[in-house]
Amino acid sequence: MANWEPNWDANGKYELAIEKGFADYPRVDTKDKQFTYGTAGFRMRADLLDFVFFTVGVIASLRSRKMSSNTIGVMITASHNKAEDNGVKLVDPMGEMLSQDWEVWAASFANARNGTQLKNQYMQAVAQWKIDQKKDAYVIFARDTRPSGARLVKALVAGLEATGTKYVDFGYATTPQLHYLVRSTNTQDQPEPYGEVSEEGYYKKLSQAFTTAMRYTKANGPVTVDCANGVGAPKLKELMKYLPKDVLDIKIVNDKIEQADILNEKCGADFVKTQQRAPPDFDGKAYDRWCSLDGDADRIVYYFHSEGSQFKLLDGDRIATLAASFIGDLVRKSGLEESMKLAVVQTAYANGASTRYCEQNLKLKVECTPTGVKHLHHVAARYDIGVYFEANGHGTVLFSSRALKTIHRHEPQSPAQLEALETLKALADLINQTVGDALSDLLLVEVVLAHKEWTVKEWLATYNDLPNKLAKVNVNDRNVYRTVESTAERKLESPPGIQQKIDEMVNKYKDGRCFVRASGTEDAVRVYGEAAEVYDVEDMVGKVTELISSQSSRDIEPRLVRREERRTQEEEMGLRRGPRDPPFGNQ
Ligand code: NG1
Ligand code: ZN
Repeated sequence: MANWEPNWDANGKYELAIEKGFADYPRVDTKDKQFTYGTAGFRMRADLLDFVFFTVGVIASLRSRKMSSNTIGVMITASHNKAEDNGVKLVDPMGEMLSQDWEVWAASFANARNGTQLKNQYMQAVAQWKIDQKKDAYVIFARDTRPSGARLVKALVAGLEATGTKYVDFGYATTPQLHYLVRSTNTQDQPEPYGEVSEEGYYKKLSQAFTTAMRYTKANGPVTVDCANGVGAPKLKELMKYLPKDVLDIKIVNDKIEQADILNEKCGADFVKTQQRAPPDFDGKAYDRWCSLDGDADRIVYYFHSEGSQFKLLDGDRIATLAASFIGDLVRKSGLEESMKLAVVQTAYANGASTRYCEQNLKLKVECTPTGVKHLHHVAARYDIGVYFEANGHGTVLFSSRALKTIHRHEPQSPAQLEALETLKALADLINQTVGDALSDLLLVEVVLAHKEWTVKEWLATYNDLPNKLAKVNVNDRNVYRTVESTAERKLESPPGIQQKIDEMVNKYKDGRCFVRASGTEDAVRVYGEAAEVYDVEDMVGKVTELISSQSSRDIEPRLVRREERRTQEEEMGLRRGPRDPPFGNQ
């Protein structure tokens, strides 16, 4: 990169416009803090993001030209964060997350210090990726309901126009709807288009699949959906217009998108999962089925109160096991058992009881990947059918093209086989193949519960979660905590010797499991533990947490002071953002 010289013979038009864009959307001075493109794209306080959005427009155009003029997506959202934050993520042509080798480019554009630097980086990317600037570039974008979205769209559009990119603004959409639209756009001319390129096309696809899957059954009682006062509310209402009547009764709460400040406020999937309780306006009776979406509707968790108002959570692990057991049965009933490889993909935060249930009861292979849905997605895609979920409720089920061909070509040998096969086909359409989708997952769960004739009580009874706890330690330098590759973040290689001490502690507890890793989204280290008994978990996680704290305080004093100063400065500038602190585990 250092030896690169700009090729000023290129037509020069875009370079000039990019340089000018810096003047119109100047970069906020973030001192020595760099913008990073993480698992959630760029995410921070919205007033710091205008320049970042301009550069995202530029990078999206390059990416489209690099990808043979396929359409690239840009989603404007900060998911479960507070209303004052915003963020942006790029979506690759088949609806997947931006390729990792482009994340660094996105970050370096966003960190340009002046117009000339940005222009040079642009030319550097053009040279490195051998991009033909004469090719057309196409981008589509959408946003959640945050008020800052409209302003940020202007900066994004400026970046798109500076680079001669054709674009379509889809207005408000959930994150998974935008992923759907990207894939549909890019597969329009293929023998099997993913769907119609419109919001309506998305609803039609889901409702047709849902109708088929529910042909011989109906849901048992209503489901109440907490929409986190986000974009999921109007979109679920729209979807409901397309769903068959008298099959599923959906009640919506927390749909006040016009009150921007209450987005994700004491409601939504992240609140329920991390606080381990229902939203304060929960008024369900014992065993009433409730679920919560997050602010951009790509996560969902279910819950209910048992007798005595005891809160019970049915999180991503539960949705994964429910879906895997049902799909496994359908594959068997269709007579396809021999020709399909099924797997469940989890992270180390999945409750050990769910892993054991998959392996021992469902007889399925379980894979464990590092945190972040792109890792899970990647591994799930290696199987004919890959079920993946993070415990926080983000996940989906992938059907490989080979699996789809097999399902569609299979000749059923009996009416029972035919019925199972039809339902399996419907599920492949119902489940969003691009990314975790709360609306699609909601319908999936409802289909499975209806077919199994289960209430939440039977669903919860499939296995007992091991008592667990997730703690967070603020350390002086989280980068010191590195995990051993190929252990899916379950073992530390640095600081040296610490893993051995953790192992010695954990071995004393029955069924004890505990691991430590640096968060990718917050300046902290997470400690997750589970064991056979609640008091053992408390004791074990407490001891490991102490160990990490004492290790961290060994850092030399001046450095500690400097870090504290920087931390305060960054907090003031709104550059430190992350999910809420999870106080307790998911029992
Ligand atoms: P980090 O901060 O790296 O642990 C958190 C969640 C992930 C994922 C990302 C957002 C936990 C323990 N971690 O990651 O599951 O949702 O945020 O991409 O919940
Ligand atoms: Zn989200």
